[in-house]
Amino acid sequence: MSQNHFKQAIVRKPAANFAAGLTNQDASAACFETMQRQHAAYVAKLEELGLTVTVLPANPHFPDGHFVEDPVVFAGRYAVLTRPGAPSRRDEGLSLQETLARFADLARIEEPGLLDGGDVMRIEDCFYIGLSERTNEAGAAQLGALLEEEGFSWKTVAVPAGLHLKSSVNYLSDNVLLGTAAFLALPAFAAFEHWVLPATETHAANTLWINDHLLTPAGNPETEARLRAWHKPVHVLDMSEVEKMDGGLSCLSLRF
Ligand code: CIR
Repeated sequence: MSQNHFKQAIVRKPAANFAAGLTNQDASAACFETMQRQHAAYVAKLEELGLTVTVLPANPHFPDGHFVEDPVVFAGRYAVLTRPGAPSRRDEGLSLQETLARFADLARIEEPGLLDGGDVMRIEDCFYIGLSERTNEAGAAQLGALLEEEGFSWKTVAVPAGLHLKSSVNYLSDNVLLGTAAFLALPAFAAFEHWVLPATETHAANTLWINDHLLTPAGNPETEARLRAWHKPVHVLDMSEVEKMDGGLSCLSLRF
């Protein structure tokens, strides 16, 4: 097995009350119309890249519910409902079950396990699981058991700062990891080539590999130039309203 080639994506439209979601930023100026436009552009980009996108309706019961990456992790034949670390997000997976069952066997992280998909970074056949405010050892071990059953390996990584592992580091393929200096210094990542982000461009850590294309958030000129000088097509998307809610490109979809 190697880096996943994605055929499908699942997304959920943002709800009008999306700014009531969890965030460590100032969300007072978050604009729903802009958020809707950015989300639609994201979906259009996934479709342009050849993915079949299942678009679920907004669900105001979960203001963070469009961050579909967190309540589910795809692991071989399983779609694992993750038991997200934030109580307000714990039941988001239930609203996805019916859709997921069309594509995969359902599995579940059980109490006392906690896990957010934003903490799970797949690199080829190894899954790196961040231990963070949202993901604990029990959650990682339960996911690990399912991954082993499916022939994958896994490792835990203590997340030194920020919300999720993938808020600060992501795999770009070809052995390259893009991330902040603190994350790239972690011993678990010693074997990779490190592309350290400028301190002013940390949002670019959430650059997303899709079938050998790179999606990167707007507003990070040095990183964008470096990516463009590489040998893959680069697509820049404005994520301003998503970033106000502590999210990024990867959080907005499940890709498989
Ligand atoms: C939260 O705090 O849970 C949401 N406002 C943001 C989740 C972002 N998800 C991700 O990075 N995978």
